[in-house]
Amino acid sequence: MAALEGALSFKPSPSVPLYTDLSAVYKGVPGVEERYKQITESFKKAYGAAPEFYARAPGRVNLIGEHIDYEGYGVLPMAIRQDTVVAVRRVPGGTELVIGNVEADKYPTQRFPANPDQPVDVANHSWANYFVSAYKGAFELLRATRPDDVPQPCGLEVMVHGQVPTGSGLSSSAAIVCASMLGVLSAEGVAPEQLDKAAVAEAACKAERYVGVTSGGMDQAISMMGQQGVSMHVEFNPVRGVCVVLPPGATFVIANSLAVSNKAETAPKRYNLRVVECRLAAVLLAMALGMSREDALAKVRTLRDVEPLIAAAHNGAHDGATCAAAVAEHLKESYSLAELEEALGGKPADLLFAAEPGSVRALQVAEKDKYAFPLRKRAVHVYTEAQRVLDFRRVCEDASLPPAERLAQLGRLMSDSHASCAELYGCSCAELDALVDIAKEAGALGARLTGAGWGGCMVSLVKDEQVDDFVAAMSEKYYKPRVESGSLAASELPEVLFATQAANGAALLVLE
Ligand code: NG1
Ligand code: MG
Repeated sequence: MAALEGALSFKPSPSVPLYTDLSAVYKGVPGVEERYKQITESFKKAYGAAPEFYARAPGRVNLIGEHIDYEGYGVLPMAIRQDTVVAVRRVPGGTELVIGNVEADKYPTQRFPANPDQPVDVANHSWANYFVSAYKGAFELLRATRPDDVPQPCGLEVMVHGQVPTGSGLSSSAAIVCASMLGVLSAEGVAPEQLDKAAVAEAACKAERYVGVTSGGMDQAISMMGQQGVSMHVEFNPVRGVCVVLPPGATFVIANSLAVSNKAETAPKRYNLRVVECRLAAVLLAMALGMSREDALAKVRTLRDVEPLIAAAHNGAHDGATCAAAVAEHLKESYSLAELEEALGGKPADLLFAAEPGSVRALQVAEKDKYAFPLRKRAVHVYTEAQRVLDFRRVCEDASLPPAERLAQLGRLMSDSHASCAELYGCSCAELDALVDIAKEAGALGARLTGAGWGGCMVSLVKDEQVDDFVAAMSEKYYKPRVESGSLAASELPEVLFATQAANGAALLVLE
């Protein structure tokens, strides 16, 4: 799929901004001063002094491009206003990391040694594992970028406050990992202008895998590089972003299905399994297209890696439809583990995933469940979804079309994406499908799940003048019955159903 270079696009600023004024980073967001006061008070109460600085990183909503970042394909998210703040004080000579949370009842304080080489206890998943992962990742970045000048770890006192709903597909995990990593790097003496956003994003992506999910890099990239008012076409290897301006006249509305999807805990049967399936599909497809078994096993990591072979077999064509046709021609609908072993000439766990405990675990669970790997559907989703991302950006940048027509096309791409996620990738759920149907009935131009799926949020594109009616209709049809049955408090409605604008990415703050 060809790269795009458009007129209405621009690159994000390269280094992390340092603010001394809250209103500069949170333009127009209400209640920010109060919130920071509360974080500061919690900090003082826990540690007897004020924090030295704050690092913050937002969640995100992905507009299109689901489950393709780990296959090497670009995605199109935007940062949202909800973020995680990490308040930090250094303890020179200290040997501990003390990680507190403003919501101490829900997230109790945890202590770890100030040792970047400590393991992360994946078996006992805890909220503070995300901080430890970021801590390790921060030192890995320092060791890689300034090997002669790696600082001696100091003790840290930390207070976290997160606003991104967890398990909802809005990337609360990337928000805490990115904010924590910035906090650690800054505490270890790295100046904001030396913090390259893309490099931190890349390091944060690797670091987040310590919690046991074999994730792609979208969330960390947009959390670091997001910019107010624009979405971003994020590409990988290396991580880079181009800001994409959406046509005027419509708003994205987020709605939480209220089905919680805890990705770290469900990874072996869901997220990590999908990553495994894509790798298997890529290797088998490469072999079917003439690559030797040895080369395919050693060199093919993603479906994107197979594109040149598809192009060679199709007179140079490698658009989404051509790639999908190649998949349909060469891959079976599904494979048992025994068939995979036969086709690969050995056990997949040994041949392809020996260095990836998360993938090996997924294969073990699949074996126990006698799972049939539906590789054809998975690969068709990836190739067609990658094409939809490029189409989405192209529509945004096509000034020859009137905005209303562009918005209608964007909506259709979003709805097609949802259908593909649900039918081919199997990452939707009954609640999300119901919400998408309700959204379309309520007048959305398009609607789709966002993030990993299996629960969490969906995003709709709605004409500006219809937003109020749309929110009222969604509330009536999906949320009112839940309020009546007592499963949702009426006061929580604004947190589960809200219109959103693209907000700023990560930043450091030094306040009075
Ligand atoms: P969420 O929904 O934030 O957990 C996950 C992955 C992304 C991407 C999407 C699916 C992490 C941190 N994020 O997002 O990299 O693969 O699913 O498109 O695992
Ligand atoms: Mg996440």
